[in-house]
Amino acid sequence: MTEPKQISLSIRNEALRLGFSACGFAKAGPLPEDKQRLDNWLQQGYNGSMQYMENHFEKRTDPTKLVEGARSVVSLLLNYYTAKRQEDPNAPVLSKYAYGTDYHFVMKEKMKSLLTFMETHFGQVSGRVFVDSAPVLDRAWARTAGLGWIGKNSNLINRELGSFVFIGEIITDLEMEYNKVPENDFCGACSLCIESCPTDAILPNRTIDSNRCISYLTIENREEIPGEFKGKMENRAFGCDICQDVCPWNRRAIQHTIKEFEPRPDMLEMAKADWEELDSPTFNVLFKRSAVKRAGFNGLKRNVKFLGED
Ligand code: B12
Ligand code: SF4
Ligand code: SF4
Repeated sequence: MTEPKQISLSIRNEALRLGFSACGFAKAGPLPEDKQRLDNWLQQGYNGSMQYMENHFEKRTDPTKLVEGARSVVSLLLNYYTAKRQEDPNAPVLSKYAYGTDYHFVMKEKMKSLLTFMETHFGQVSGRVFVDSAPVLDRAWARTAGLGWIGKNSNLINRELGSFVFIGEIITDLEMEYNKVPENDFCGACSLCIESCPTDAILPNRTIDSNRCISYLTIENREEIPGEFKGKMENRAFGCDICQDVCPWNRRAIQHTIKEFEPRPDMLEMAKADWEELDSPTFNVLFKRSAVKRAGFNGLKRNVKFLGED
């Protein structure tokens, strides 16, 4: 039988070989403090119309209720930072995370390879892979696994990588050596993200009111964008990176090396007028397998139109 310490070491090495940027381990079980925070967030209605966030509350706050026999959570980070930018300074801005292939596909494929590695090397292993879409508290697990702290903008920040990282997990019945102490909080007296948020969506206690967050308004929200946000969107057409762009911990962010995340050059070249005239066939070519599909053609058109009325 391989020792838990050796298992963790091998999994981390393989994760890095597969292209993940960081890998940490936590004992699967309830997260009472996070449960309380999620409950407060939902009670206040900060989930807006994202009703799916109210589903599976018990499973979301305890992975042993989600995956039978779960003993460990392997938390994985994937850097998506790029210095590339859209060329026209007046073009509606797309968030960096949506430049290339949808991260759900990219993360899942890598995590499945890691799970296969675990099955091959450690015998009878059962496990499931998760990224974003399932009832799992991705940030809370990454923090518990020692991969970073929760910044005032509510993003998980890793000291080496910054916060432009996706988070995924493998929840498994394999025993491992776990992270013991969560990372310190390195926000200190800084409050740049709070001051820079154009819609005042960042509340005290590292909480986001989705109803006010441009990311929510342009992606998850299915209604018209409320008029009170006219002139406040800072030209964001899909998602928003402002509270991360200003964060000092992202100043040394390094270029990702994932070819699937590379932006299409023709998308970066699009001028303001091209966005305004975008038709459905061109949308389908430009955003095939892209996270932008979440808003859909009509959602993106709505957002661009709203910006044009600013
Ligand atoms: C719903 C959701 C949103 C909503 C609400 C965001 C929010 N802050 O809650 C909206 C649509 C606004 C959104 C926006 C974005 N999102 Co989003 N989103 C999610 C989703 C599906 C659930 C998050 C959730 O549970 N929210 C409820 C609150 C209560 O939970 P939480 O923010 O995760 O916070 C938990 C912990 O961080 C902890 N915590 C909170 N405060 C404190 C304070 C202290 C002191 C401590 C110790 C802990 C702690 O407790 C909370 C409960 O466990 C996750 C995927 C997932 N399954 O987790 C992605 C996820 C959080 N999003 C992600 C991303 C990339 C974004 C955007 C950057 C996209 C963009 N560019 O537009 C923005 C960032 C906006 C922001 N500042 O948060 C990444 C974050 C990666 C990271 N480094 O943190 C995730 C993890 C997806 C992924 N798998 O990579 N998102
Ligand atoms: S993503 Fe944009 S709107 Fe949302 S909290 Fe950050 S700065 Fe504010
Ligand atoms: S901008 Fe400052 S306060 Fe906000 S997350 Fe970064 S370090 Fe923390």
